[in-house]
Amino acid sequence: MKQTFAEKIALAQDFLPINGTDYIEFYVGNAKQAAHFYKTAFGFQSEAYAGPETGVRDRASYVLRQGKIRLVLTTALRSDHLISEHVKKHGDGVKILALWVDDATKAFEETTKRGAQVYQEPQVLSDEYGEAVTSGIYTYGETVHLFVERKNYNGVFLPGYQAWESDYQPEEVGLLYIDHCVGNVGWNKMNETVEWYQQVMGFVNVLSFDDKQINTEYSALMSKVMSNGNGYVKFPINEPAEGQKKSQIEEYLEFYEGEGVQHAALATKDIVKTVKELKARGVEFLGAPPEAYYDMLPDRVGQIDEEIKIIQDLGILVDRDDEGYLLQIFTKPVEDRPTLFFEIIQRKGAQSFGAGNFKALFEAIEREQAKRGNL
Ligand code: TYF
Ligand code: FE
Repeated sequence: MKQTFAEKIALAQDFLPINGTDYIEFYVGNAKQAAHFYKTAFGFQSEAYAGPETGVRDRASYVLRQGKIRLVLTTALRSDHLISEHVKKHGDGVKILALWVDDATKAFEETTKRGAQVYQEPQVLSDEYGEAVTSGIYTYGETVHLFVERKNYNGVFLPGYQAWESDYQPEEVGLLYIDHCVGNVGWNKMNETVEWYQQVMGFVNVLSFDDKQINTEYSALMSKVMSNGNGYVKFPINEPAEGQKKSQIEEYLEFYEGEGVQHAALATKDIVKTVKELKARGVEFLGAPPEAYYDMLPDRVGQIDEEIKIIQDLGILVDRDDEGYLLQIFTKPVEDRPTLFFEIIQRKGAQSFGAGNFKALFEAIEREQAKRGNL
C-alpha cells in the first residue's frame, strides 16, 4: 500500500516542534534596491527596517511581507564584514532559512546535542514590545537555520527593527506562504545531508527521485524531499548526477561557489491571476513547454478546473498524484549568476513536487543553460 503524505510525516520525530518558516534572509550587495525589486515585481509589502537610522551601524535590513511569507534583504555597510564576504563569494543569495519555534533555546540544545554545528548560541533580544529569543545552526554550505521564538514579542518583526512605512506600495500578487525551499548539495553529499535532517532535525524523507526516474537524457540530478512532523516545513535536497550534459545542479554549485538554496516555492490560491500579474511586472519565467505537452495534458492529469488554453498561454505546468493535482511555474534565476530562482505553486490536493513535469522543466532549464554557454 502506498502511504499518503500524512502517513509519512507521522513518522517524524517530535524533539523539534516547528510552527512553520519564519523568514528567508538574503545577503545582497544592495538591500535597498533588492527590496524595491521584491516590492515592485513580486508585490511584497514594506514591514520593518533596521540600519543606521535605527542604531544598527554595520548593516541595513529590509523586511518585506506578503501573506505569511517574510523576506529579509540584508547588506553590509563596509567591506570587512562577514556579509560582504558572503556576497563576494556567492553573489546575492539566501543566508538564513529561519524557523518559527516556541522554544529557541530547546531547539538549539536538541539539535546541537545531535551534532549540529553552532552558528549562534541562544540570544535574548528585547525592546519595548517584549522579548524574542533566537539561536542558529549551520545546514548545507554556509546556509543557516535560525530558530526564532516570538511568543513573548509583539513588535513588528524583531527587536532592533522599526516599522517601515512607505508611500510606495504596489499591490500584492496573491502569494500566501512558503511551500518548500530547495537546497543544492555537492557530489555524493545527498545521503549525509538527508541523514543530517533525519538525525539532527527529526525530519522524514517523504519522496525520492533518483537519476533514472529523472530522465537521464535531461539535466541529471537526484532529489530527496525532507519534511518536518506537521508537513509545514519541506526541504527537498538536490545532488548533481553524471549525465550526457552538465547537470543544472553542477552549474549552480560552480556559480554559487558552494552549496546553497536553489529555489523557494511560493504558494498561491490562484496561479493564473498571480502569474499574469508577475509577468505584467516584469518577472521572467522559463519558456513554456512545447505544444505537445498541453495536447497530452488531459490524458496525463485528467480533468482540471483550469482552462488548458489559459494555462498554456502562461506556460504553467500541471502534475497529478494519488491525492490530487498541482500547478507550478518557475522563474529564471533572479540574479546574474545562475543560482537562486522562484517557483510559484498552487496545490489542489497533490502533496508531491511535479515529477511528471521534470522532463519538460529540465529541457526548459537546459535551454537557458545553453544560452549561458554552460551546457
Ligand atoms: O522542488 C522540486 O522538487 C520541484 C522540481 O532542480 C525541481 O520544484 C526539482 C529540481 C530542480 C528544479 C525543480
Ligand atoms: Fe520546487
